Amino acid sequence: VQLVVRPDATFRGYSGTLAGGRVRTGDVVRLLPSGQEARIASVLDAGEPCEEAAAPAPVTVCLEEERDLSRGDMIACPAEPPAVTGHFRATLIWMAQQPLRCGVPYLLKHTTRQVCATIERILYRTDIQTLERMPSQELRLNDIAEVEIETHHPLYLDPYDENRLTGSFIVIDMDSNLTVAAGMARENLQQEGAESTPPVPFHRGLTVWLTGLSAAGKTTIGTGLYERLAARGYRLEKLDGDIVRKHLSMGLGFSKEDRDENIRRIGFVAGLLTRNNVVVVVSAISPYRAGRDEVRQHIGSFLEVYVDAPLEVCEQRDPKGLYQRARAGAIPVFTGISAPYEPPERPDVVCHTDRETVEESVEKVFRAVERALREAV
Ligand code: ADX
Repeated sequence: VQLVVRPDATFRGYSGTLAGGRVRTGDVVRLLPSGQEARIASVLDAGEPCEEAAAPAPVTVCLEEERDLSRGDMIACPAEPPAVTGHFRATLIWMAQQPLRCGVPYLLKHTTRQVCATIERILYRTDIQTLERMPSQELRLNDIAEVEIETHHPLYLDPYDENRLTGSFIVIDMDSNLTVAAGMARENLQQEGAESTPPVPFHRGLTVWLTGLSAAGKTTIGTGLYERLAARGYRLEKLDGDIVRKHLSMGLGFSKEDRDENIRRIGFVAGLLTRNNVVVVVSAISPYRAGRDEVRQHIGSFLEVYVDAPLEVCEQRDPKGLYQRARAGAIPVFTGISAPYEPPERPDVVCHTDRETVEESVEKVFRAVERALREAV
């Protein structure tokens, strides 16, 4: 069975031209894209009930259970399902005056579906006289070539040699709406289980350590950075001072000893993650230079980001009211007021959060992270 469905309200079933094999009452079929299986309750050949029908009959298939299939979905044989793929090799017959442009989106029409697709590259052109394979950078009218295609949505594709209907397609120019090529699918190039988007290449681990005064913007930049990296698919974790102090460092205060211990613990966890190829975003005041340097040495793959804002600006922001309480003497040891902050001497990145937007700061750190990861491989 290879049936591209068109829901049929009259028969409460799915109609289409059978593109291959046969359908029989009682057969189990696979439904694409869900991959679910279902049993056929009845078959109609040209509207007449029958026990079985063979390709290329115009059939209607009713399933035993109510299933949600829409136009362009497929009912397939479970033993020989088509490839569900967004990356495949195909033969193209170029039929347009204007040459093929690689990497530019075209419309690809396959069965009843139309998807956006790019021809990634020309593998070779076949000389029609000699059948010789020629390297080629472009295709012109009547050229025949082997190409690699990426579609923006997966297709249910059979090799053309096995199924002429589900293995063929046409390519349409988006601007002119003209058919520019006819294609025959040859080989699925997508690994099983792989997403149709390209996988993130292997990356090393890295600790991105944001240091600075309370209210300087460490958590804000850290969160923005995390999201930016997540969108790229990196393996990620974050360790934020405020959160760490509720779990890993519960019970520790703000004496120099306790802060050193807090930083040592954060550094220890960040080191484990980094060793396992995770990008770790740390936001902690970490006021002592020696403590930060020690952590840097221990971890190795390390980026120090100085989130710099003048004390007056932090005090003005005072989102948690801590500066006010510190000035009033309610917090006896507070960083910047009654406890030191030792700025980094050679930070890898400096964010001046009093005169940069959050986006600018995040972008700056993001670029430094990508550079560091490239260099680490
Ligand atoms: S660190 O100095 O040990 O690196 P960490 O970043 O974990 O500090 O925690 C700082 C957070 O604790 C601040 O954002 C603030 O909300 C809170 N906090 C409470 N008391 C103090 C204090 N005395 N000094 C600094 N931060 C404090």
